[in-house]
Amino acid sequence: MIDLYTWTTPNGRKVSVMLEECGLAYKVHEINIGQDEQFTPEFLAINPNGKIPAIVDPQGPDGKPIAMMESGAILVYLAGKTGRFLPESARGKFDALQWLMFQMGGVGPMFGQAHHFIRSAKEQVPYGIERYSRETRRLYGVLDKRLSGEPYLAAGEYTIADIATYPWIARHEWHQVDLNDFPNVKRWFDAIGARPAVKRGMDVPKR
Ligand SMILES: N[C@@H](CCC(=O)N[C@@H](CS)C(=O)NCC(=O)O)C(=O)O
Repeated sequence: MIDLYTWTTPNGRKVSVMLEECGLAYKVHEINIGQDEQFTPEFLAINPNGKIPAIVDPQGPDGKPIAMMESGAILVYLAGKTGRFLPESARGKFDALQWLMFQMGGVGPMFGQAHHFIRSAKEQVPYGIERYSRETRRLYGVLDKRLSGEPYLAAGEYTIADIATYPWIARHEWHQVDLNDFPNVKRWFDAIGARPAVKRGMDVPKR
């Protein structure tokens, strides 16, 4: 049984979706980041960076327990453990990894900053709103172009790149993007959202 430390956010839900897709048994530990539970000594011993998600797999690669932080690394780990959602061919694997990195280095941090300036900043900072909203729309444009000729983000198949990206697109209302402006993203989003494992994973932790 894998221990999943998570909260109601896109980065957390990447991992619950992956666990559901892989059919792995897991136990949810809620880390309420609104109440600073990510900074307890117990949690910092699992993720020294003090952020969700994290997992502890009692059956690591060498048979010993392993703790993992960083959602992208956790997805690669679970793909390696199960042989699912990361293509075997070198070309397919590197394609999936580059779109995973695009999510980790672009979509997640930039959408996150847009959410901060649009929804949470203690003062209205037009420069911040404009900067991150513009970059968010630019990234949607990149995704839309990619998905104009492809069913999924990488390798012609559903991979961890899609699993990493979907929960961030699910927050499109937070960053004030109308999916109708990006029809290929919308088609992809609707197809992935219809997957039963995605529905279950997006409901973790239950709220
Ligand atoms: N790059 C990290 C980012 C993790 C992250 O930013 N987690 C947020 C929630 S989505 C968090 O724990 N925030 C609490 C904090 O920053 O104190 C990952 O992908 O796992």
